[in-house]
Amino acid sequence: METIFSEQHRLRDANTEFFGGELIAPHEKPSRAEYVLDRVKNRRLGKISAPQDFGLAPIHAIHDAGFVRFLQTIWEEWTAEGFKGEAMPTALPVRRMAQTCPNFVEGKLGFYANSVETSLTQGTWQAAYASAQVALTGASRLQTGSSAVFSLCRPPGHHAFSDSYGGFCFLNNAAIAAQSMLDNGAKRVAILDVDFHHGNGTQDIFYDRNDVLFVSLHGDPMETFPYFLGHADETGIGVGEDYNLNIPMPAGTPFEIWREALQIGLEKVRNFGAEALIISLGVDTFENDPISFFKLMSDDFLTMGEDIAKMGMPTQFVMEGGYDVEEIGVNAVNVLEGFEQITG
Ligand code: Q9C
Ligand code: ZN
Repeated sequence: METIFSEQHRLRDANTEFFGGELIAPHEKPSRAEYVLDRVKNRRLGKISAPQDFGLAPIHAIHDAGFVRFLQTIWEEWTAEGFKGEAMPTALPVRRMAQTCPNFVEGKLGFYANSVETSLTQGTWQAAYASAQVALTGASRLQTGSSAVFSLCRPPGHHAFSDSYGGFCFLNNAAIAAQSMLDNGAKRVAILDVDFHHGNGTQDIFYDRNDVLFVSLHGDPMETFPYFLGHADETGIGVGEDYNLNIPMPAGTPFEIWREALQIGLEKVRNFGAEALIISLGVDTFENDPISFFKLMSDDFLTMGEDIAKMGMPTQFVMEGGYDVEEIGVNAVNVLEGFEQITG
């Protein structure tokens, strides 16, 4: 399987993540992608290619123009104010507050944030842009005859909404890839999100649509991030009704149980009849992940890949989370190797 990878991911290298009332070294750091790339090389998974540049148009097909502009300019605006730290909001528009974007930079941050652990820094936009291009290049590969591709995206994307960032995500790579497939002739695309966290951004982007099915297996949002979306009764709206499936699971869920949820999700995908399957591939379901509570073991990721391969669909794997950095390469590439054990 071919891997698409951009060195530009290193430009996302924040000093801080807001965690437990402290500013700590970020969980989402450059070494994550390096460990995955090393494992791809060591296992001889296949060739590694730089992304093509598809420009801003396919990003604007998913994201609000004001939001994109904000990501492009925020660091300059923030430093121009003389602030010493990385850019983060202090006030957020919640219940009964006006949904108007303020003029001052700190207000803009609150307007465009959906969570506040993720600081904005120099280079974040450039890395997020490159990550989206990695996803777009993978999508293009599927539409020019590849049966499987690995988009080694970093930073991740599934917590980015059309008009907000958060959860270490800025641009929704999987959503951008899905939309580009539709805009290049596909009629239906399915996104299966196996990251530990609910793919709140992806769900919201496609919630009122029936051309993209979204299925997510994740920690129960009553107990974990992103808290405010991902419940089982969220099934879609309007023509999108029944095109969204959430399977939240409790703390301690082992692979045996998780795999039953996977079968339900895959059955939903099968009945949908999509031309392509995008996997939002987070491996933070791993037992030793520092911020998650499922109990998958490294070998389970092989089985996961096998189960996905049995769908027999053109498949794009898009990298999302996974924070046990030492094992992220083994776990992510195990999914891909399991997949190839079935497809050859
Ligand atoms: N106490 C992804 O996996 N903070 N994002 C969790 C834990 C945010 C995860 C706080 C986690 C975001 C792409
Ligand atoms: Zn995650």
